[in-house]
Order: sequence, then C-alpha cells, then structure tokens
Amino acid sequence: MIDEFHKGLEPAAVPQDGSNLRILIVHTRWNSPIVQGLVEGAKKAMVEQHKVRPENIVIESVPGAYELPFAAKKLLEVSQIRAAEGANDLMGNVSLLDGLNLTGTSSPATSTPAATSTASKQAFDAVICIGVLIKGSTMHFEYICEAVSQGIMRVGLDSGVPVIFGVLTCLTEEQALNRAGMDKAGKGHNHGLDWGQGAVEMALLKNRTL
Ligand code: RBF
Repeated sequence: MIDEFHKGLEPAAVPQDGSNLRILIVHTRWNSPIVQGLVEGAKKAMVEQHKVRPENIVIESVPGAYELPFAAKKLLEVSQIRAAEGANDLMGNVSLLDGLNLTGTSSPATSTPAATSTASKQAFDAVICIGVLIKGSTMHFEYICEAVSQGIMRVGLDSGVPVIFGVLTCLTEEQALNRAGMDKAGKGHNHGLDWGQGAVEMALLKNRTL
C-alpha cells in the first residue's frame, strides 16, 4: 500500500545537468495563449531546474499541430548539417544555411534571447513539440491527434534524437487551461514543466556513453 499518491512526473533520481545541451522547441500558433504558457513552462524547467543556458534554447513556430513533425525533422536536420560544417570548417565559418533563422528570434511572443557569441552551434540534443488540440464537432481532431502523435514518435526514432510529445489533446478548452496551469481555480498543473524536464533527461540519455 502507498501512503500518498502523487500523480504525474517524479524527478529523476540523480540531478540532470543540462548546461551542455542545446534544445529546440517547436510550437504551434493555434491556441496560442495556452501554447505560450506551456512553452514558458518548458523553458522554466530547463533553465531553472536543469541549468540549460537560455541562449541554447531555440524556439520556432508552425501554424498548427499537424505541422509539428515536419518542422521538428527539418530543423533538426539543418542543425546537424550546420554542426558538421562547423566541425569541418571547410566553409571558412560561412554556412550555406546562414539564411535560415535558427537563432531563436522567430517567435515574437516568446522571449528567447537572440543568439549570442556564447550560444552553442552544436546540433540539437532534443526537440520539444508543443501544441494544443481541442476537439470540435467533426472528426478532424481524431485525424490530427493520430497523425501528430505518430509523426512525432517517428521523427524521434528515425533521427535518434529524442522528440518530446508536448501536445495536449483535450475535449474542452477548460481541460487545456487546466493542463497548462492557467485555470481560474488555480488547481491545474503546467505540463510544459514536465516536458522541459523530460527533454533534458532524454537528451542526456541520448548522449550517454556506456
Ligand atoms: N491545429 C492545432 O494545433 N490545434 C487545433 O485544435 C486545431 N484544430 C483544427 C480544426 C480544424 C477544423 C482544422 C481545419 C484545422 C485545425 N488545426 C488545429 C490546424 C492543423 O493542425 C493544421 O495546421 C492544418 O490542418 C493545416 O495543415
């Protein structure tokens, strides 16, 4: 028998140091106010609990949840090409991909600082896909939920880089607000915090040498 049951994510048994990690957050602009709360939660957990440097968190946005897997895959690949170019230095430090915005400034509603000289140029160690799907009166919700969850898992397994499923699939707006810790009663929990924690833990697992 357990005395008290705490629903949700338990912290890892040992401290998870994210100070050498570079993390990508891709979020939707559908249901933006709730999504922003979740993005802030993920950033907060990574920076305040796991020492991820704010300049090493890159934030990009897509229209809706259906676009999340494609963007995660594409931006991950770009970061890997850039990192390889940097390592070889064949281009005299000029990247073929410099026109692409990977500086963390493309998402005006989130306050990620622009890339600085201290920002890492390594490939992303983990990706967090964040979105909020709210059921309507047609079958659209079911199709998007299925496609997005399968797509996000596929990007992770195919790339070998962990991709966190930060997508709420809610029957009502109230459920979504509650799971972003934004409900009026203040009884909810911001799952973005769990996704930030999960990203650091999985990134360290990916980088682990046995
Ligand atoms: N995207 C979301 O991120 N959350 C939603 O709740 C959502 N609901 C949608 C409902 C309908 C009827 C449609 C047509 C699209 C919806 N989308 C939603 C957008 C979807 O993820 C995607 O951006 C578009 O279908 C374009 O590929």
